[in-house]
Amino acid sequence: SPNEELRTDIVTLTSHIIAQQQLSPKPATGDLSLLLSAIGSACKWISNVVRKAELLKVIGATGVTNVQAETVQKLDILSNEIFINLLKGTGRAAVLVSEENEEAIFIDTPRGHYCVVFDPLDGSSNIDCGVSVGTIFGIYELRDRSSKPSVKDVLRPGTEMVAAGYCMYGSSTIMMLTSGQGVDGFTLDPNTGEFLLTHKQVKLGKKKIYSINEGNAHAFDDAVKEYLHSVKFPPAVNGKVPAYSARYVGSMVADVHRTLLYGGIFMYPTGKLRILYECFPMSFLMEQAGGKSSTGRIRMLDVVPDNLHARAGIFLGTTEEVEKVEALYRKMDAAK
Ligand code: P6P
Repeated sequence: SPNEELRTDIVTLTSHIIAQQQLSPKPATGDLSLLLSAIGSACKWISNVVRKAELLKVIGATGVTNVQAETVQKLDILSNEIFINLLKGTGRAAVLVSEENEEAIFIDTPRGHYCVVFDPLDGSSNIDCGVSVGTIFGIYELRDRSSKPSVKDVLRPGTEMVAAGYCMYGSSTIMMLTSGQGVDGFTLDPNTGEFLLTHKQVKLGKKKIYSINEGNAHAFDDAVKEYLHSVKFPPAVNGKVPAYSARYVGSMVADVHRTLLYGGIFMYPTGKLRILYECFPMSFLMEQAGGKSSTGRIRMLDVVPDNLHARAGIFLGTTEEVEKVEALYRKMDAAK
């Protein structure tokens, strides 16, 4: 409408990345900025493909009606190829580790100085029923630019990551990103193809929510069982019972995104989630947003994975809740 103020102070992902580069503690070459921009482009492509997924089965990738659904490549394979090709194209990556590839990918010419670990389409088993899915990524700098890159450049604690984030393909396409100076969120504007800054310096909300797959309760240890009991039957405080809500999507990006914005605790105690490209990036984001992330016994980011696809139990979210779980683990271990 004519009287609607046209915003001119919009911040795009690209302009934000460049602004963050100016803040970086050591003189920045712009390589990380280029890498993050390429990740943004890859997520736009993946968003495009994911949103057409159902239609692709009918109209096919070429727009020609096809009756066999098998011509539609599996979305996670396609997402993986998009991610690898766009990152290779920057000439700034030396090592790529993908949930879809058993071995690390080493890029020799041109060789960049960064290692990117990623799950190109996490939760893809949920796509057929329309549940939000996402891309998760984390970035390390090579430990030593003069020596030949190896898996030792990525089998490192999460504390050594220089950037991490995810892109969620939900009701809208939202990227949450940190490079150590807080968490900022960008929403994809489908009209311009730009990621626009919509969530500045995100801090965890304060809602009492617990998120876990109770179908695994038979395998939970006593600390988890005791924690769950305490949130289901919370003791009254000043005569009021602080009721918790249960929320579980079953897609990590969706469950973590809700936890980041609303607060609460997300738990996967039985070691299904992968350390490098699921637990570390989400833990980096949680800490930057004022939350916490733990294995139950130690800070998740202090873990050193012993192989590329190593898994860990994880508890992340509101500091108060995560610390309750850690106290219960200490009590359980002391009683042994
Ligand atoms: P479950 C999706 O398959 C995934 O890897 C994560 O995105 C999600 O948090 C978890 O597994 C869900 O596992 O056992 O509850 O279905």
